[in-house]
Amino acid sequence: MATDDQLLLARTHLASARRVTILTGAGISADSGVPTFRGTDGLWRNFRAEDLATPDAFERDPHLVWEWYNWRREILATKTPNDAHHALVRLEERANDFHLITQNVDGLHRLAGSQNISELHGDIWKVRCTSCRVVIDNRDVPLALLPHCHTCGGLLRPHIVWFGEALDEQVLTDSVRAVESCDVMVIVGTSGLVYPAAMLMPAAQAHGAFVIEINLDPTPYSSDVALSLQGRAKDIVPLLL
Ligand code: BJW
Ligand code: ZN
Repeated sequence: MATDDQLLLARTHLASARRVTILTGAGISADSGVPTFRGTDGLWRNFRAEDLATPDAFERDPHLVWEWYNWRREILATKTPNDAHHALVRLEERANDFHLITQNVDGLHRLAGSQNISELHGDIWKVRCTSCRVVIDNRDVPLALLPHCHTCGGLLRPHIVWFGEALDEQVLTDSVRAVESCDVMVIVGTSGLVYPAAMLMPAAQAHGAFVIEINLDPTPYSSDVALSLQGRAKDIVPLLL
């Protein structure tokens, strides 16, 4: 658990920072009851990632992939932001310059009220046409299988970045700029295993940022960051205010 001294140090750095950049992962939504990807209760546990979250998997068996996403949309539709999501909204309100980068596709940061967000891996509440590429909001739960585009009749897919796919260039550029220009970076609930998100922490550090990590367990970052705060996101993030 984070000590009072550690929390004081974190608050002091945040209070004097001109620019604050946050990177979140599945751990922040775990406190809302959303399963994480890895670990004992991870989403991958009963499925092989390469069976579901790749373009090849979708080509091979779009029905199976859509079933998995439908299942996740059903879970997410019942979830709401927790104290950590809300605390980040308050942090943004009082910061001079604030950028929230999330790997999560669940939309909970937006629901909480965060404004300046880069969604690195897309949005589960959007679908994209594999033919005409149109992207549309879709909150249907369940979604008809297989869903087709109203414009051109093409097969729709989740608007999500799968393994082996490039991230949106603008979103990645904005994120790199945000980490390279911040005074303080706070990383919440990510295993730090997936690239290119995993290179954002070293990029911030290389540009002189004070990096704070909040995680239930140690990660590859823990020994390198300036401050590693161990605990649940919903307990620790509000204490940064
Ligand atoms: C708590 C908590 C609580 C729990 N409080 N904490 C370089 C080296 C090696 C490999 C690569 C590389 N560059 C690229 C790759 C390949 C690949 C990759 O990184 N593979 C690794 C697995 C090795 N990357 C890619 O393929 C990326 N694309 C790419 O690089 O393209 C290049 C290209 C360029 C040009 C043309 C074409 C291609 C794309 C990556 C997309 C990742 N997408 C996923 C799945 C999306 C599907 C979906 O959501 O439906 O995104 S993977 C999955 O992992 C998901 C997550 O956003 C992402 C990160 O996971 P996260 O958030 O860290 O979750 P967990 O579960 O891993 O960790 C949770 C953490 O929370 C844990 O630490 C817990 O302890 C903690 N925790 N409860 C606080 N209450
Ligand atoms: Zn279309």
